[in-house]
Amino acid sequence: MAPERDLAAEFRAGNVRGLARAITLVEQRDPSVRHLLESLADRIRRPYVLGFTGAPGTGKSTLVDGVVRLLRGWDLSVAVIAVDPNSPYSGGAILGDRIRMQRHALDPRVFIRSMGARGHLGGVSVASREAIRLMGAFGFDFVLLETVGVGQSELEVAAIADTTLVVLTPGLGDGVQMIKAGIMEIADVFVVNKADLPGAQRTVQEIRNMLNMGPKQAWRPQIVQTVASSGDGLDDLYEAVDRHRTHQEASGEARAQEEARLKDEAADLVAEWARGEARRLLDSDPPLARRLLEDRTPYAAAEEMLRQRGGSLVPEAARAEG
Ligand SMILES: Nc1nc2c(ncn2[C@@H]2O[C@H](COP(=O)(O)OP(=O)(O)O)[C@@H](O)[C@H]2O)c(=O)[nH]1
Ligand SMILES: [Mg+2]
Repeated sequence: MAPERDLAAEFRAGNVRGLARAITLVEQRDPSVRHLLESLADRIRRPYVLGFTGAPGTGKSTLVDGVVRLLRGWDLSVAVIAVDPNSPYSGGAILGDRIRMQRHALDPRVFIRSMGARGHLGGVSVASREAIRLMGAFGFDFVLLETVGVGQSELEVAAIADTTLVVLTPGLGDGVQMIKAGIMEIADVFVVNKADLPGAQRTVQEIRNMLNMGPKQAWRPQIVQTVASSGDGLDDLYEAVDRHRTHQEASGEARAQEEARLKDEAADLVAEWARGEARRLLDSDPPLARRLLEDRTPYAAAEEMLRQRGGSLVPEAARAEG
């Protein structure tokens, strides 16, 4: 039996080890994942994806843990992905998070996975989007996506998530810093966590002021205060998420986003395939390699390769003249 057929059977039997193995295949960019997904076509449905982003130490993992408990309380199943773009490893978890998550270890309807994606084309997005698809096919209702890293990964998470939560803490919410990080644009919900510390109300006010300065949008980002360590405010957080979800669905934005995501994925796939094909071609074609050294620029060789395998991909502005 083909291994992907085995895996599909494990999915149908609800064996999470099958899911874990399938995600490992995704991280290795194993092409058989496609066949697995095809044999699970009847089960593919998108889970609702919450992205948690914000500076280290703001309480994202603690919030994620709280939301897991909230969802489990309603008997919904939930998968967690901790995205660590700096780590080439997968399957592990940061020690503190592992301890915190241990309470869910015996619950088969909670699945926790940390994903590193350094060195992959498309970074964390390619692997986590496919992992989310597998989690949906497995039957998970929600996926909580936490970024461990900073910088680019936040934007990637926002592109993947249905609702993006930007987590801030009192004192950290100094406006200049937020605008610089480009975070205003990606937030659907602002979470002022550690609201037990002084200054929470001021941070809320600063966010509100910034929202008032920005352009008017169809969805006005909500601001909630939480104390993740005690669970205070988690109901408000979920309510804000739910309001956003309802808005996205009613306005057609959810569908537009899904389309944009799939376009991203298809384009990334073309890039990945073309890149692999190009490397094979370069390594098996000495004249092409010689030409590279003669030209000392990659354009002509790149165009030549694309001409051989689908030349219309060369962007017009970059085409050779004449
Ligand atoms: N005072 C206070 N501490 C918190 C709160 N939420 C999380 N913490 C603590 O902040 C630290 C960092 O939390 P963590 O969830 O690991 O942050 P992350 O790096 O964003 O994932 C931990 O020591 C938490 O116990 C909160 O609401 N209030
Ligand atoms: Mg964390």
